[in-house]
Amino acid sequence: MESQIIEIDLADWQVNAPNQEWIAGLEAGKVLYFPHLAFELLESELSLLTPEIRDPKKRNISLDERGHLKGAAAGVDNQLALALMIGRFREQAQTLVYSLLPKYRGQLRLAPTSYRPTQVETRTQSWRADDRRLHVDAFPSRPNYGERILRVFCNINPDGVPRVWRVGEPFETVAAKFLPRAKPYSRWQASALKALHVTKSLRSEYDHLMLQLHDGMKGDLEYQKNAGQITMPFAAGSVWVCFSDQASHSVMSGQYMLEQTLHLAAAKQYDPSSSPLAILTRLAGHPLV
Ligand code: AKG
Repeated sequence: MESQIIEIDLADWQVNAPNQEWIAGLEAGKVLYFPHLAFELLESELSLLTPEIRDPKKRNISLDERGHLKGAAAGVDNQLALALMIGRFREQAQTLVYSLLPKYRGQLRLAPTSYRPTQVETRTQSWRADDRRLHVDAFPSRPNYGERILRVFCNINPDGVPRVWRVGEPFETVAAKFLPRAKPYSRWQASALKALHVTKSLRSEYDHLMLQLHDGMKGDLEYQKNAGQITMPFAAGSVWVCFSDQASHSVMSGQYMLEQTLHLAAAKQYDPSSSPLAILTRLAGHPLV
């Protein structure tokens, strides 16, 4: 299998010369890995690196678009420090993305920024929510009609512990395997899910198929074991970027990560024909949104 990782030896969040090979690789579903791009923690922020800082009822700590912090169990001082740390990462993640991908400027919609202080190995989840299984991202309650999910991840582990992912095979290979097994789309069922507020808007055929891929992959233990994949330790003090709706991935171990999600209309990509929407539409043979 061709490598799904492109290693980029830069140590600055501002990329000076955008590189076509990196852009094409990212849009083909590869992971851009910056092993020497570190997020500098302030001395005073080291105390924020503890799992107890998260509200145990919440999965992550997040800073929303309006600057509101959610999911923290900390007192006022720590809440402020968390918001500043996560906000600084948000700025740097945007600097990286806009300098790496200048065509996306003005086209990206910022989603909340998350801080994940929990040790991956200790999380208990249902199979469907278990990100230790290879998957492409698709969300049951939030249909996105093919809008892209671009993510910047940063391992801030203070003890040098890597965040270990598995990275799977290209999207088209995944789709060719799981589309034939997908349940057919039902417009009637999509309307019912919306009426019951299970989904925030009408689930499109695209969203249905992406969920079928997500669930198909996670539910197939044989596939989890035997699919083309590599184990990828993302070092402490490193950053990686991918379209997580396209790159097959899972997280096996690690602790303390910052993550920024940005959304992009597939039509605004350098090459819209490489998007999951274009690939699934081609494979299905009819419009999906
Ligand atoms: C996801 O957010 O889709 C993941 O698979 C989790 C990645 C991680 O926590 O490292």
